[in-house]
Amino acid sequence: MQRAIAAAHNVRGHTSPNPWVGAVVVRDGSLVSVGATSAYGGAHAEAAALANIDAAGTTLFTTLEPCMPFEGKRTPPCVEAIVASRVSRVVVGIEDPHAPVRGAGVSYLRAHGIEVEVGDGAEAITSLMRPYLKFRSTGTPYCIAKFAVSLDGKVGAPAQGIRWLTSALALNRAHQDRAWVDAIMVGSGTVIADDPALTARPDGVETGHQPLRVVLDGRGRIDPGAKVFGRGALLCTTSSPIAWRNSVTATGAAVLELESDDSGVNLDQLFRVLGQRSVMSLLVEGGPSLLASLFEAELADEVHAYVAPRILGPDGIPLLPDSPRFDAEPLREVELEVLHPDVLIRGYTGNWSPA
Ligand code: AOF
Ligand code: ZN
Repeated sequence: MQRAIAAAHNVRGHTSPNPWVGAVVVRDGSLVSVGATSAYGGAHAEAAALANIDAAGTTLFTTLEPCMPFEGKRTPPCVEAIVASRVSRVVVGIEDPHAPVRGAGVSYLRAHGIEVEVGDGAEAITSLMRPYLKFRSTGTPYCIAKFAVSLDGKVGAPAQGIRWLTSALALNRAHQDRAWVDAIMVGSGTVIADDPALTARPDGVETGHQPLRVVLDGRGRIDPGAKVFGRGALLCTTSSPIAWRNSVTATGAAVLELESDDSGVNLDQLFRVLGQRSVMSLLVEGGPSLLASLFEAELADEVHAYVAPRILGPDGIPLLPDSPRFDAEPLREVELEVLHPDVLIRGYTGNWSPA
């Protein structure tokens, strides 16, 4: 199952809105083949692992319950491929919460004389699959709130020319997350201050899969010449002037008009729209006012806080200046990564948890 989990991890973010799944075929304790989910519309992990091999009498390990037929399905059901291949035993990590599959995939295999075990590696798989599991149960994206702060809780000190706090290791770690999420989101303040490209560049190289760039600008403050628009983006706005929107559209960016609320674009509505567009995972990178609104609306599921060992003092801009009203509970299942000399603190937050 460890091999199957590794195969699933390798395709994380490249299968949306399908889940990333890994499967391996084993005979007498030896690995026969490995498969992982292809891009949407392509082969599933089990089908890939079973293709072109003699699987009679083998054991199949799969991180997710094999799929059943349902209306609108794009690929042949994995349960049928498994039965046809004469696999004798299937070890499943977790159930697929997708209604037509949940529990039915396992029952189908058992009804066809295959021995099935469920739950192997479930903890690690649940953690790997959180974006899919949340998206399936709520229809909205799994949201990671990412920021970098100094020891005194400041995000930068532009008056002193300090815009970037963390070191190369931390920057690279952040690019690794950009490389798997479906979308990255920032507010207008970040675009105006930093003019970011918002591309995924782990090890300095742009990856083939680039996240959708989502930019929030209720009133139309960003220069249409900003780098992010030139790369193709989804601009979310409310009451901005038509002429400004037209110049943004002319750059190739798409414009989405949303309802407004006290703090700008209505984030609940935006999350529903992103879910309808198959965004399963969303990385929110700031700035401070967008992060505050996100926490206040209880839309973040995970926090990635990069902490840099320096103090910015009174010129520094605080991460959450307006003390938004939000859940004061500590993060759950906290993990630390040392990215010398910085530290990444990761943990879960918000109301959603896998069942
Ligand atoms: C699996 N293995 O690798 C994946 C599964 O339209 P389709 O044919 O691609 O089916 C999509 C559904 O199949 C998806 O909603 C989810 O329930 C399941 N995904 N199942 O057995 C896989 N990716
Ligand atoms: Zn399948």
